[in-house]
Amino acid sequence: MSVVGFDFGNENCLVAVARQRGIDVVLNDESNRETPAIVCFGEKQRFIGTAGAASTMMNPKNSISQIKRLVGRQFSDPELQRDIKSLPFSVTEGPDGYPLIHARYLGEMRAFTPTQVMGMMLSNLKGIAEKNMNAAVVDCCIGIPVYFTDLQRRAVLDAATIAGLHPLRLIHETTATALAYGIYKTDLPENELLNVAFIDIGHASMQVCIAGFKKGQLKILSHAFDRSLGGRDFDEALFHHFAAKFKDEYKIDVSQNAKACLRLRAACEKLKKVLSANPVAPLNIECLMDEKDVRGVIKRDEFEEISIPILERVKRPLEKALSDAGLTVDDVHMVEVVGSASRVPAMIKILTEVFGKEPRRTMNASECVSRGCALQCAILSPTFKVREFQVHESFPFSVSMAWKGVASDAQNGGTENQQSTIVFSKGNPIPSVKALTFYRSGTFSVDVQYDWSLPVIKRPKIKVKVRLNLHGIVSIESATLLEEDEVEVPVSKEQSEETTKIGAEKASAEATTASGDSDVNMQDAKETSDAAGTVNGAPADKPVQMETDSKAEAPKKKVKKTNVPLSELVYGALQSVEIQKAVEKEFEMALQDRVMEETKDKKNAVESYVYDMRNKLSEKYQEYITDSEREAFRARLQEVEDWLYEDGEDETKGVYVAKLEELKKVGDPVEERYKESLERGSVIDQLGYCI
Ligand code: ATP
Ligand code: K
Ligand code: MG
Repeated sequence: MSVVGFDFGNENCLVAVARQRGIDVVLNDESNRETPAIVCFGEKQRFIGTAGAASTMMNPKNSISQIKRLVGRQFSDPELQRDIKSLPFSVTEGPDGYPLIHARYLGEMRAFTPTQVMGMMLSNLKGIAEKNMNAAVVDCCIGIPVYFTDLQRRAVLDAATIAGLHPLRLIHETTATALAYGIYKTDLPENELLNVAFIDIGHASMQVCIAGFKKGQLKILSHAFDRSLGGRDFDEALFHHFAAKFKDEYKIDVSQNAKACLRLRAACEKLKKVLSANPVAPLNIECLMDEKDVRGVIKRDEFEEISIPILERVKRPLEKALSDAGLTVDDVHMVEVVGSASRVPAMIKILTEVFGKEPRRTMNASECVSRGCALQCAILSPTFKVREFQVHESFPFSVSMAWKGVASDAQNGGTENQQSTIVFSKGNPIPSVKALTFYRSGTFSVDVQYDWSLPVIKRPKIKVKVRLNLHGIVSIESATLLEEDEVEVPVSKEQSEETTKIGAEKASAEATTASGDSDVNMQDAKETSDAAGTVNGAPADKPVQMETDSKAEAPKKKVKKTNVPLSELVYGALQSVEIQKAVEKEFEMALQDRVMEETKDKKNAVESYVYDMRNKLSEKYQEYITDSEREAFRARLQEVEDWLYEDGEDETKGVYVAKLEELKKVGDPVEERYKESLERGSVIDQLGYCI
């Protein structure tokens, strides 16, 4: 069992693993802790992560970034529309209303879903973990922004499946940070709560969470966020500033040139970082456009001036977090700031202003999310023993359920009216289960964020269990038909599939003879509701009862419980066949990447053999080969070198392997003779030493 945490960022991803001695953030192939979230499609293979970032400038149209912004969103989503405006690659609306990413791969244009691309990136991160652990990685925890919708959460799970990962939990990034903060603290109070505000300012968004700590536990008191306020907004402000300036001074319009845009954006990001540590920073780009070199300079004051519209938005989520937690700034004992965009000094000024105290940076600002994810994974994993520490999470949204109510004269063609109730109110713990009872006959559907329907049944009482699972995903767990006065003993909840089927058949058979039966009307429902009482303030005049899980389990006598099959339809989520197809496709692409990497390695091996042998022939191997053989071998090496740059530039792996073998056939005997002479020499040396 692997214990791994992934921080999948808009810009940077981190991988942390749990080892016996603690949590380590591991290095990628390029020896970096941060791996850029970029998938670049090439003519022969994909380049992912650091390799992808390196290819971006050469191949901007096929380098996919900002993947986290694209998953699980409808194409028409105004935020998505705004985001894709500044992307150098093509995003269009797919037939299902969700975005498709277009890139040239293996010589032709291909379309990929954002979930698929996220899967590619996750597969790369999984590889980083596997290389470090020297073992297969499947179980993991993945960090997600607190504002992710049900569909976005499902998309992350699907992407994980595509990558061959099994997330034990999707954990809110700020909660992961709070966990990484609290679990090591040995001085937490026994009784009252130590309140800490965590502020994460990432590349594209800002998240705030207030957590109350005491010995052995943390409780999330509130979550707040701005989905579109992050480091990239500063880049954008600088970009517009300089684009306008250059239009004036150099008469160039970068917006007309994709590459110039990309280069100016990249330069602005660098400039922003320089300004975090310096009062003034220069910007120089050679040959930006129309063969013109551009120069500029900006002071931090000026930068802050043009950033006012961004900075003005920082206060809102801070105030929201405080009011949702029911706290004043005086109740917040500590403010911790994380996320790399928090390095902008103006940000810290605002945080200080709002909280009346200087925010602290006791956590590793870029690593804490991945560390928290690995810790959560270790807590959930049976193979690790972790110090007892409870995480009481709170769901940031309220989830309501809507259905068509039926008026009393329904069978006479009465009108249906829309009704709804809140199943999980904002701040509800995760995970959690609620049971609702409907008084219905006939097929009916209930909308959560999706539709599902129940088959036709005669007896009108149905208990529906709604689950808010550990990932923060809402689903209908079960629907049970309650038939009174039919059997003495209740049928157990865990029925086999067959039983469920029989129940369904019986239900529909009964329904055909029950056409005269009418739906329970509002008044009837009200009575029952009153009798059962209400939970969470659900109004009693709704034809639905809500119970907590424990109440729902209480067995009733003479009630036959039959599981009712449900069909769940999640709009916009991948169907299992589609996921299976994506898994196969990913396998194919990964194989292609691997073959290409190996081909490159084999080609390099031929090249370095040529150089190495040539040197040795004129040095240490000189005496172990005849003059004529040496000249012939040299000529052959030269031929192979020329071939590598011409006809042999782009060959298959097998061809390079054969070429190396051919050269070694000549070279190995020479090397052999040389080694033998060395051994003989060393015997003599040793003897000489002994004497
Ligand atoms: P998100 O949390 O939105 O998914 P992420 O986790 O990838 O994104 P981070 O790695 O925390 O984001 O932060 C990246 C942002 O921080 C980028 O916009 C980057 O330009 C910015 N950044 C990094 N270093 C500095 C610095 N020294 N000064 C200012 N900004 C910086
Ligand atoms: K990150
Ligand atoms: Mg982040």
